[in-house]
Amino acid sequence: MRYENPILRGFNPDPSICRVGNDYYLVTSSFEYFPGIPVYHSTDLVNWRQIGNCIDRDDQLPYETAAAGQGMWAPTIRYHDGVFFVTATFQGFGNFIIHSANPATGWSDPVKVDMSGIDPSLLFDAGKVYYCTNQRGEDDLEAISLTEIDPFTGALLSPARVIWHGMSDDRPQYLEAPHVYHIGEWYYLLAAEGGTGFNHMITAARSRSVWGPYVSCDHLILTNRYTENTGVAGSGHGDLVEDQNGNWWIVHLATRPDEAWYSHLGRETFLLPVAWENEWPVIGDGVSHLVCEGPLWAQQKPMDSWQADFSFRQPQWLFLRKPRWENYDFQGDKLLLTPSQDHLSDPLGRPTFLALRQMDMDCTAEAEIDFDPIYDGSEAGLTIFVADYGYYTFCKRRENGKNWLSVQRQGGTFHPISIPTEDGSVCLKITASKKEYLFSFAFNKEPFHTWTIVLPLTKDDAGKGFTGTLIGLYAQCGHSNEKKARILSYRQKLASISR
Ligand code: 6LW
Repeated sequence: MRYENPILRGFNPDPSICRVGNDYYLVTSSFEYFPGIPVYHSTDLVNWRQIGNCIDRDDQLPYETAAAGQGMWAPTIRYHDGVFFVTATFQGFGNFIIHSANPATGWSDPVKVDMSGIDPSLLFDAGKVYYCTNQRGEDDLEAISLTEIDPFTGALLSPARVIWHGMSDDRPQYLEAPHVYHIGEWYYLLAAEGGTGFNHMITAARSRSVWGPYVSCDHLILTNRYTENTGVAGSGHGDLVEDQNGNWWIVHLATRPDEAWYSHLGRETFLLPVAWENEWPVIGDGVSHLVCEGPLWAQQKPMDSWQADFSFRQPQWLFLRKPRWENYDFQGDKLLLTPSQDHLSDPLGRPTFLALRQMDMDCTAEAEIDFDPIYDGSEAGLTIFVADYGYYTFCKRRENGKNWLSVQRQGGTFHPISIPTEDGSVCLKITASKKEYLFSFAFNKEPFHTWTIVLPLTKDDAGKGFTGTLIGLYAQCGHSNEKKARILSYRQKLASISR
């Protein structure tokens, strides 16, 4: 059956997957955004719904320290004996494990694992539990190391041992993303090499024993490094899963590049069928594609629009670092935002901000906002956000004692533009395409005026980071006691659905 990649659109890097009966669970990296580690559920591998987040209590990890691109990296999800386990690296804190009986909610507090390296993974095998990261050995060469662990306490039960140095014996570059699987008579070690960019690739080795010796596979499992014109770049960092019909699949990260070979959406999650030849995993032509065929049992459905429901905090909303919850008042029919004195441009800021992943090049975001600021420097509206160093704002703003509608940019060259506004609510709309963002507005239910067009945040902003573009709401002020911004509606819609 035919399906399209990515299966998770927008900023969703470092995917990891597990199956429980006919249910699939997938997690991705979330970096400085809170809640951390989105959990997606599917019964068919191609239609996914976010059911929660693993880290949803802000005292579980030191989010206030998470600079752009730091924070939560590369989770692995596994299921064993009625319990889900997730392990990941929180930069500055280290590796940790959490567990839960219900992946949508109720994850334990993290237990720290005293092992260095990033991209930790777990293997449950014959009554033992193994843990691996890309920790180096004494020779300081890049390596994958393995240890035995108690996943509930994080206690290491054996010394960590180097089990592989990567496919290229002459010094691999960025050997990371290890997962060990026990399949048939073999232990397989899957990893990424080449770094998360155009040279990225997935490599493998196998051994009869979990501790090695691991013999490298003589073919690359997956890479788009030698292939142009597929519309896919940087494929790497993958995780295998066997479906209930005995077919194998891999989820991996990749980007959909523009002409400059960067994607402002960030790294997304792709799915490919896996075959076995000579007891090695083989993926089609070894390259990832946007349109694929695979032994699926359900059709991929078109993606819908997303409508905010202000009666509760929906799990899809992303906040920055350790949110100040008192600044968000979900009132059912509206959301009241208290403008923060932290601004979006503050590198470790905790601004009033909530956003969704920009899921496709072509999409719209629309909000009705009522904000009549009283102090100069206060503003509220929509933002297209990559990081504190790169974003657009489309807002109602007070300057020189007057209120303006304004488009501004942080980072890059762009002259802010403003027109005087009326009091009362305004509808703001951003229409995104591969090449540009259009900014439109309307007062009092009149038709939208399309006002100005800007280029997407690309190479200089999104391309240099680990995250991707978000679109959402924010409110910030130049003075305390500013009035609240009333958000009357918010929705995001995919304008062109190719499926
Ligand atoms: C992640 C590493 C990587 O830990 O990028 O693409 C890092 N791979 O495996 C951050 O996402």
